[in-house]
Amino acid sequence: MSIEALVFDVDGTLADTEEVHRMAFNLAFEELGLGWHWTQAEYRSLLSVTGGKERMKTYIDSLPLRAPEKKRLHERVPEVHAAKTQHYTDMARRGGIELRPGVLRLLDEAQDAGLRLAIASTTTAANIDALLQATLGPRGLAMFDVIACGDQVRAKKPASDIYLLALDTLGVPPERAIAIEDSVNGLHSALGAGLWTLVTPTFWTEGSDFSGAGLVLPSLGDPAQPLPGEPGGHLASSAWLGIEELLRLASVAPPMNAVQALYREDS
Ligand code: XBP
Ligand code: MG
Repeated sequence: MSIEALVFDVDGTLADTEEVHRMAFNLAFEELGLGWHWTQAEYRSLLSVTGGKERMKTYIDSLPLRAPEKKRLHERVPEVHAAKTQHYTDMARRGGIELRPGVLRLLDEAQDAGLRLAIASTTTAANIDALLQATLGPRGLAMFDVIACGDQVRAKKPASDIYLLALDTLGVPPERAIAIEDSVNGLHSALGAGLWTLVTPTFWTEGSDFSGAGLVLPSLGDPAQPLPGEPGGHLASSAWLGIEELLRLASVAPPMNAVQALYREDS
């Protein structure tokens, strides 16, 4: 089956954004007088929960508070998340975030090869808009035929809802699409939807169990930022992942149905 589309995750995949998200959370907590501060170690653990609102609710539930106080804080989560999103988009628009190595190159190579591009992300449309505008300029949003994100689905990653929404909106079956992710939650979401998945972990997700991934690389790499040990480790033709090699690797993949069944049970 020939591949028609690449479906990109955003946070950790298009760009290493989680430090800016963490700073935005802490700025909102300070602005609203909550007395909370998430350290990098704490945030890395909290990232096991996808969705900023869901992440804050999980944090609140971990605090030594009585139920009425937890309920009151839960009710403030939308307000806190709106403040956090404002801080995040402000920092993104000020140029605080760069695309990861090879992302722009692969996006362009995919478009030149006639593939369609889509996004399947847990974060908000506002955050995606700010990131794409700041890193790709006005053409950023136009590059993606579909942007499936945030609260468009009830069940967030690792549930497969967001990838199923992206595929349905694209009108592309899973066997004709490739997912590119950074986390276990994202990998399971994509696998459960039946997509062959490339994983490029970051500091926030490295060392996780990426079983089921079609390929795991430190990043996509670039001529200016070649991957150590490549070609010859995972890659055959160059020290960065080009679209031709990505399509070749996905095309020789084992049938997804067995893998998909496994991960569908998980989600
Ligand atoms: C990663 C997430 C998001 C971000 C924070 O999304 O789980 O929750 O950490 O963004 P992705 P919000 O699927 O792109 O990796 O606060 O907007 O949720
Ligand atoms: Mg991610």
